[in-house]
Amino acid sequence: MSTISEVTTRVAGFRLWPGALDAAAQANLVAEVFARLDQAPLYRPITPGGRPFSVMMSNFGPLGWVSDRSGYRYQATHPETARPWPAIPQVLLDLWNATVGWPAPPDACLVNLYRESAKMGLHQDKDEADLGAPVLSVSLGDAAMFRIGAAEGGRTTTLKLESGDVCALTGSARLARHGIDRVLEGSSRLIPGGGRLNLTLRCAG
Ligand SMILES: O=C(O)CCC(=O)C(=O)O
Repeated sequence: MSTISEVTTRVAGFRLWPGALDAAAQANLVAEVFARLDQAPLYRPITPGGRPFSVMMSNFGPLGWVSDRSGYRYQATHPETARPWPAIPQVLLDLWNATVGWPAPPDACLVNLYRESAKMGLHQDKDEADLGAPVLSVSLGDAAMFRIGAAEGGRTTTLKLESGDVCALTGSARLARHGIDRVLEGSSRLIPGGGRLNLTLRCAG
């Protein structure tokens, strides 16, 4: 049977758990994330073409996703400090088990911080070694308009992701096109300094 999120988006394999994290869990997770960001500071990557991302990024876990003039890839160290990324918070590993239930744990957690007019264009996640493993995404702070469409092309659907929502690209949605059109600035006070935090868990290596 199809889930509501599969019906509304017409993307089979797209799963959404609205309000998966309650207010206390969100606040605890934000505190854990910001403590780790002291060790692995947010930075602004550039595209292979040299354009700065509007989103600030960091990573947790053995591998981190990076973008620079050489292209997109995963690497074990922060591009600016050359230090290993901090560990993925246990609560995210527990969430992975409770939602997608994939037998292997994720080895990469991309941290995206959207402030002011930051957004993310429509794209596919294709840099991982195992494209069969799901991608799990956690939204914290300001609400955002998330766009998603099937991998093959065609129409896309926009839905609002609120703080505490968790969604996943599984099965035939693994290569779905997706992005963030807009963040509803000031809709939450959860993130120190404002904005939206997205944590994306993947099996990269
Ligand atoms: O911020 C989001 O919800 C999406 C992030 C994303 O698509 C990505 O990091 O590839």
